[in-house]
Amino acid sequence: MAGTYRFSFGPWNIHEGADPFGPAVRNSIAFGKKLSMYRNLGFGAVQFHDDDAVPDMNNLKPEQIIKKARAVAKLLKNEGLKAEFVAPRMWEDPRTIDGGYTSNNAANRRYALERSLRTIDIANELGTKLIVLWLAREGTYIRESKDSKLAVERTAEAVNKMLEYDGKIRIAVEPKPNEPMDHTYIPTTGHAVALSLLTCDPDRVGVNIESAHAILAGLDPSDEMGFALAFGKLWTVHLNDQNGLKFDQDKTFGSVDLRRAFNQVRILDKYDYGENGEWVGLDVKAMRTQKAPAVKHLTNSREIFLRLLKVSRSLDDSKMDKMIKERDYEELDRYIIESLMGGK
Ligand code: XLS
Ligand code: MG
Repeated sequence: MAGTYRFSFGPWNIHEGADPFGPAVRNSIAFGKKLSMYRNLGFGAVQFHDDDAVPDMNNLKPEQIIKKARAVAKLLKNEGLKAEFVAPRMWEDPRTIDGGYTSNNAANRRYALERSLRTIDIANELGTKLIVLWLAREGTYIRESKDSKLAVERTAEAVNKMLEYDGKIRIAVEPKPNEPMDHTYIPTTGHAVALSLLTCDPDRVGVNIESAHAILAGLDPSDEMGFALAFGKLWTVHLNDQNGLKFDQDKTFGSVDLRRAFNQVRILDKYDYGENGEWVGLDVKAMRTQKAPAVKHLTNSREIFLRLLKVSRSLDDSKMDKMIKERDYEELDRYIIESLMGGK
């Protein structure tokens, strides 16, 4: 329970502030410039979407993609950074309009798989074996448009093809219950773990738990983490916060519900998260009102994590055990709140 933590985020977390109702409000920061900011902000690894690493990859041949990814690997090395994972961005191309692996159109399903294999090529060049699958459009707007049994089978089949393509990669499924879809097929950690059991190599399929996604499913993120830990499947996290059931807000970690954040830190620390090389990933969005360069949401999230870690480690376990033994949960409740307020 005394590990140190290493932090990561994706370049999309430094963004221009556009939302569905208004345009960008900050100038773009070039990818190379973003990379040069990581270390100063306290981060050691980059999370990638495939086209963060190789823009315009749909118009490139596999060999060209590999060559471009190799150049990015050099940039990372120069900055002293690691690549944590690569995730296929499968929600923007017209061929993924009805989902990728679960699309009703066979040619579009083939595209989704092809794209996923190219993601694996990129990951190999960047020196990571972790692939994240946020199954953004694998769901429905209306129930009758797809067959939910077939959709899950097709998802497992696509995962199998990826596992077969590269015998070393590991796939972390990132569940989310809705948005952009009305409902998705893999909404929670339990679904993701169950999906792994349908694949040809369950040991190589785990999860990426995003706090806000769990909250949107009406669940507690720390319990979701505990569930994944019980299966040895918590391979990365996307820490952030969320104010109720609305669009995915990606708020600064701990900024809405400090206690909920504390419990995430606590369970990660209790079970030595990071011991097997896992990174503490953030998926946070700067407020649209923020001036450029908007990075405080990243440094604040990291600092809040570390402060909560201190609180968690300062708790008197024997005191807590006694309260639990006596079933005095009111006192336990007060002790936690008091500690979060800085003690007496
Ligand atoms: C969106 C997701 C996405 C994944 C990676 O909500 O957080 O960015 O983490 O594909
Ligand atoms: Mg995420």
